[in-house]
Amino acid sequence: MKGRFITIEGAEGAGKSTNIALLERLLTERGIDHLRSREPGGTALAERIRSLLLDDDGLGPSALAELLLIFAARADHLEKCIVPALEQGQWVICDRFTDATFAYQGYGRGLPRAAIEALQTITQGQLRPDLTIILDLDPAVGLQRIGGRGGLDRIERESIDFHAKVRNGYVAIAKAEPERCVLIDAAADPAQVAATIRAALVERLPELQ
Ligand code: T5A
Repeated sequence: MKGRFITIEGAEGAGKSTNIALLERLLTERGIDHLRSREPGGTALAERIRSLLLDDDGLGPSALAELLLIFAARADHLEKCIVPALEQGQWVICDRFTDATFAYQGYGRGLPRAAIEALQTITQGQLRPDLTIILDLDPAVGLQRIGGRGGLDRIERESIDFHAKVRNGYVAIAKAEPERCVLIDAAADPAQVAATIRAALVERLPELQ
């Protein structure tokens, strides 16, 4: 692929949207053509699947159906959006990707890792992000940060124990893949978090130096 693929991950309310905006500014400053997207979502179909996954309408899917819907959305997103952009040399910045599936459906829901790995291979082949920023935050703090903006979605309403498992999952992913993942303390003040992310990006991606 000609473009770079950067993902940003972390607990609910950890600051992904806030810091993606910063990342976009950095790429714009460097004159790098880029596309911002998100998961679940990123195409018309995947956004509809996102609603099925997140609407708290009492029709929530079983854990396995949730996993399969996430990969169905991802397959559409990859084929119609991410892969064509990367092939054309655009950078893609994605708010969550498959690490979220390992963290939420694997560590959180307890679905077998082997099943997620198999779906990852079917859906992505060898495609993996070049760099993943993982924002680490106590889930109680993250949920408090987003609590003020109105109703929580179906997954945000999960128990604090579920969100703690997700957080531990992200920390385990960062430890297992230090060459791809950077774990950032998202409890620091926003300027400090932004500066740490910027330093990590510049250090790891030579095009940004
Ligand atoms: N999901 C997703 C799965 O289960 N499996 C999967 O495979 C995938 C891809 C998607 C949901 O889907 C699940 C996970 C999620 O439950 P989402 O759209 O990613 O949801 O939504 P959230 O993770 O909930 O994202 P949010 O938009 O709620 O949170 P952000 O983007 O992390 O946080 P942000 O930047 O909006 O900030 C939240 C608030 O905190 C403040 C901000 O100003 C804002 O008010 N803030 C800070 N406050 C203090 N200190 C800081 N350092 C701050 N940084 C930001």
